[in-house]
Amino acid sequence: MVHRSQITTLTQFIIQRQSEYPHAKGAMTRLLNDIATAAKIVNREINAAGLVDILGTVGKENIQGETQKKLDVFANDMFITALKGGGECCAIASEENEKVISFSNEFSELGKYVVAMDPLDGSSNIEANVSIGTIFSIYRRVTEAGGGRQEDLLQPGIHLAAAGYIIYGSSTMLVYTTGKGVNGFTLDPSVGIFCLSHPDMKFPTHANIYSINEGNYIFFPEGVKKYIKYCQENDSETFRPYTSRYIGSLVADFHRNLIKGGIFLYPGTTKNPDGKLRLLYECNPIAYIAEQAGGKASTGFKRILEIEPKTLHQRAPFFVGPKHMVQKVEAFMMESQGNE
Ligand code: P6P
Repeated sequence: MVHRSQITTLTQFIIQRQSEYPHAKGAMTRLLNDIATAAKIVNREINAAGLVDILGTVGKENIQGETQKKLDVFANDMFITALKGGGECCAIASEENEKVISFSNEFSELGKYVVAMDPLDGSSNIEANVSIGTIFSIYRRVTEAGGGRQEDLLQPGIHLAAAGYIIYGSSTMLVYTTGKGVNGFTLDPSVGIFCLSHPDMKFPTHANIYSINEGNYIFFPEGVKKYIKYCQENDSETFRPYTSRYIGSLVADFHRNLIKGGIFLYPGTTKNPDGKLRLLYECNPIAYIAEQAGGKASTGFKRILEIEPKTLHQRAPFFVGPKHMVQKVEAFMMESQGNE
C-alpha cells in the first residue's frame, strides 16, 4: 500500500509513463482519462442505486438476451459518451450493443484507438450489493480512414495496446496495464481522484483459492472435474485443500484472486462448449492483465491472447490465474482429451 503523503494520481502516473513510449503524443493518456471520468460518474450512480429508482430493469433485453438493468444502460451510455466526446476512440464494441458503434467526425481527425468493453459486468448482482465492474480493451485501429470498423476490433489479444477494469466495491479501483506491468488506483471519492494504491501488482506465489461455479459440475469436461478434485486433496506442501471462493462477478472474483492468489475457471460445458464469457471484452482484457501480473490465461488448450476473433461477441472457455495453477488444469485437460 502507498502512504497518503506519497499520493500519485492516475493522471500524473499516466503522463509519467507516457515518457516511456517515445512516439506517444498523449492520445492514450487522454483516452485512459476519458475512461476514468466515465467510471467516476458510473460509480456515483451505483453508490446511489439503492436510494433512487435506478435499480431494476428497463423492461428490455440486451443482445445477449439478458434482461437489461437500468444501471447497465446508464453505464453503457456514459462510457460511449465519454469515449465519443474524448475524440481518441473511433469505434466501440460493447456487450450491450450487437454491432460496432462507429464514430465518423468530419470536423476533426478521428481517434487512433478502438475500445471493446463490458460497461457493467456482473450487473445481475446489483440488487445483492455485490461488487460489479467495467472491463475494457484498447487496440490501435488497423483501418486507415473513416469511422472505426469491425476489423479494428476483431484483433487477437496479443495486439492489445491497453486493458483494464474498474471494480465498484467497498472501494472503487481502476486497474490497468499498457504492457509494462499492472497498477491499481483507488478512487478518493471526497475529491474524485484515482490515487495509486497498488503499484506493480503481481499474483502472490502463495496461492490457494479456486473460483468456479461448481453448480455446473456434471456438465464440466473430465479434465476440469479432475482439477476440482485435485484442489480438494489434502497436501499441505501445495497449500491444498484450496479455499473455494466464487461470487459470480468476474471482476470481483478475478480482483480477489489477483490480490490473494487464486485461479478463476469458467470452462466450456456439454451445454455450452465455449463457456459463457466473451473473448473481446471479458477474457482478453483480464488475460492481458493476468499475464502482465506474472500469471497465465488459457482455454485449457490455447493461450487466450492468441485466439483470432471471428465475431464481436464470441465466447471462450476461460482459465486465468497464477501460472502454475493454470498449467495444472491444462495438464488435466490435455490428459483427459478424448475421454469425453
Ligand atoms: P454464472 C456475470 O453475469 C458474468 O458474466 C461474469 O461476471 C461472471 O463471472 C459469470 O457471468 C457468472 O456466471 O453462470 O456462474 O452465474
